[in-house]
Order: sequence, then C-alpha cells, then structure tokens
Amino acid sequence: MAAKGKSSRLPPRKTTLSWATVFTALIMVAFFVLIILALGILSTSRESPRAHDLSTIARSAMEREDDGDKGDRWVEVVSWEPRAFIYHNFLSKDECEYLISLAKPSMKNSTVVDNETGKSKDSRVRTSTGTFLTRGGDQVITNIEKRISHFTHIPVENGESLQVLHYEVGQKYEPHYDYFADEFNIKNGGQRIATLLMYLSDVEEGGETVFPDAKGNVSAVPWWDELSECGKSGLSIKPKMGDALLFWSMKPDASPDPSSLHGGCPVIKGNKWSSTKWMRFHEYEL
Ligand code: PD2
Ligand code: ZN
Repeated sequence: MAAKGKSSRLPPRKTTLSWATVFTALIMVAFFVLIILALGILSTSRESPRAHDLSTIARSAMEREDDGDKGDRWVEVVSWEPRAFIYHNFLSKDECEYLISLAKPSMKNSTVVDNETGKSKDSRVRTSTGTFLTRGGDQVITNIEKRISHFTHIPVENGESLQVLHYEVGQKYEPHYDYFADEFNIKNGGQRIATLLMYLSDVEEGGETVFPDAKGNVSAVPWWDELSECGKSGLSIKPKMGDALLFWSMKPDASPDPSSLHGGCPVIKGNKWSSTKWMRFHEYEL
C-alpha cells in the first residue's frame, strides 16, 4: 500500500515543478523582450532626433510662395535612360518674361568647354547667344533657385549660376554631354550631376531638346507628329513656356550616364528662350 501511495503522489509533483519552470522562463523572456524594445525605441529617438520635429514643415508652409498666375504643376516621367522628368508650369509667365528682360542687355555668343584646357571657347556646335545671372542676384532669382533646390532635392549651393540662352531661326546646340570630360572643371567646382532646363518661351517649330541615345520607343510620345526632323532623331521634348526639364548626367552609382547625350534642335519658326541650371557634386565656388 505504501509503495502504491508513493508511486501515485510522485508524478503530479513532477508536473507542478515543470510548469513553474516554464512560467518563470516565460516571464524572463517577456522581461528581456521588453528591455530590448525599450532600448530600440530609445536608440531610434537618439539617432534621428528630427524625425518628429515638425518645425521645418511649419517653416516651409510659412515660406510657401504666392501661387500667382502659375498653372497646374505636375511631374511627368519622360524616361529612365536617361533619367528625365518634366515639371509642368514650373515657372510663371511673369518669371519667364522677367528672366528674359534681365538677360537681354548682356547677351553674348555662347561658348563651350574645351576638353583639353577646360576653358570656354567659341564653337559652331552651339550657335545661340547667352548670359549668366548672378546666383541670388535678386528676390525673383532667389525664389526660383530655392524652388529648383526643392524640386531636385539638390542644395542651392550646388547650383551654378542660371544661364539664359536665346536661339533664332537656324540656331541650335549639337548633341553633347553636360558632365565634364576634363580634369580642370572636375577639380574646380566638381562634376555636374544634373541639369534643369527651363523653357522661357514657346517655339512655333523646331527647338526641341533631343536625347539621341535614349532607350525605348521614342516615337511613342504623344507629341511625335509635332516634332521636326531633328526632333524625330531621338526622344524629344517640345519647349513650352514655363515647363522645366530635369535630367541626370550621373547614374545613381555616380558614374557618367552616356544616355544623357542631348542637344537643342535648330529653331525652324519663331525663336526660343531657355534657361539652364547645372548642378554639381561639390559646392560651386564663384
Ligand atoms: O537650350 C537648350 O535647349 C539646351 C540644350 C542642350 C541647353 C543645353 N543643352 C545646355 O545648356 O546644356
Ligand atoms: Zn546641355
């Protein structure tokens, strides 16, 4: 009987003990997880103290420009090779006319960069006239340069001075790369990353910006039938007053993108005003 009694009491005692162990282990694991979670939250908030700081948003909202006479602003993805996008209605009509009036008195024959020396030289590949507007020269330029920075996500300091160009009938800019191939310019101001080309006027015929080496079916663009012969030699964008074309000369791995080859087709009817903002990797020193 005693042996019987002994054997009937032992198994339940064993079960009680193992449940207690499991319960204790669970409590310890939960406690451990809680500590890890707490440490994670603390370290995240230490690493990005500005994640919940809304003061920059509040400031941007206060600085928001008066909408003025600008039309509907929207972004159109034109191509991924090269990476090219149109910001429709980026500039107002008043801004376009203002930039033209500022530039007009100092227009000179446009030059190109000499790849041997890195210096400017006159060229037959670029037959337009042009001038540069001082960075932050006045409030209108400052507003446009800030807008360029906001839309491209590239700081104002990385932008070169705005260049204003004028093309009359027959004038053009042969296909070229905006990135530098010479040591001089890369060392003095840094390699060019991207270009924002702003159209300051409409052009009746011709004057398209063409990417001859763009990948894809270039004749699929809705405006194909309106393009000049030069325009049909690649992926083309028709100038429209106020629109801006952003394209990247560098790939995301920071190597030059050969598909960014581009040119300005000859103007056939009317005349063309445009403005270029080149952006560089390093701070540009005047
Ligand atoms: O004004 C243009 O259409 C044009 C075309 C190609 C300008 C540039 N390149 C440039 O300024 O780099
Ligand atoms: Zn160019």
